[in-house]
Amino acid sequence: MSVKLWYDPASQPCRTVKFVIKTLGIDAEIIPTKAMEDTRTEEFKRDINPQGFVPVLEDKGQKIYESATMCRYLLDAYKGDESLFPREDLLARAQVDSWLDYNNTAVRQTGGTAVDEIIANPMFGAEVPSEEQKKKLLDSYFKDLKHIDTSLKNSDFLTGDKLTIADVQIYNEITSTSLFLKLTFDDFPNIKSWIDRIGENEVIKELNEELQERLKDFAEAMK
Ligand SMILES: N[C@@H](CCC(=O)N[C@@H](CS)C(=O)NCC(=O)O)C(=O)O
Repeated sequence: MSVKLWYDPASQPCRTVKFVIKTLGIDAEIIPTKAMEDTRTEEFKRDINPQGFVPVLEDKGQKIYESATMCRYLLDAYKGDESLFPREDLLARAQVDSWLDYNNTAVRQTGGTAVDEIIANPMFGAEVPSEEQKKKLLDSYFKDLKHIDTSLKNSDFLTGDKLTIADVQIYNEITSTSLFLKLTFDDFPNIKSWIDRIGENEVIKELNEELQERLKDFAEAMK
């Protein structure tokens, strides 16, 4: 039985889970599900995820929520590369885990809130924030980018010289946020070269193409 993934390419956490599925060559049924549309239906909340979020993963008939948990589960259960997510070296694993947690508690909070308040909510009728409010939102996000940039000063990836699942999760998060908010990484040179490095990965290239295709829907909705 293949795993199932309810998936929207515009969703950063969705792309990270699909990255794991594709990288590990896991047999999967991908179920296209538009965030903020399909996820808000009664059926989706009743049958798939009461919280109304994607991604949702199902394996052996059990649903799993939270993208970082899905990635850890898949990398453990389907035996991912030790460098992508360490299973033997617990200290190395803790380094990766801490970045995954940091993504949830910091980057996704500051960047995600900025995207919601500045772009997404106004699409659904909410008031556009004032310039002062926008600055405040972006300043909080830039603090996180500064921390990431400094952490990348002496290494190619967040935890050393190898790509881990935490790099992919944070890469997806901040590249999407920048796309939506039309930001550049000019003030964060280490992030800029890290993004180029990760962008060479073939699976990442494929997922970015899916994102670009899906963004056409948003461009249409914003007309
Ligand atoms: N912490 C969750 C976040 C999931 C999440 O925020 N999903 C968004 C898309 S990126 C969503 O489905 N939003 C649906 C909506 O707002 O209706 C994870 O990492 O899986």
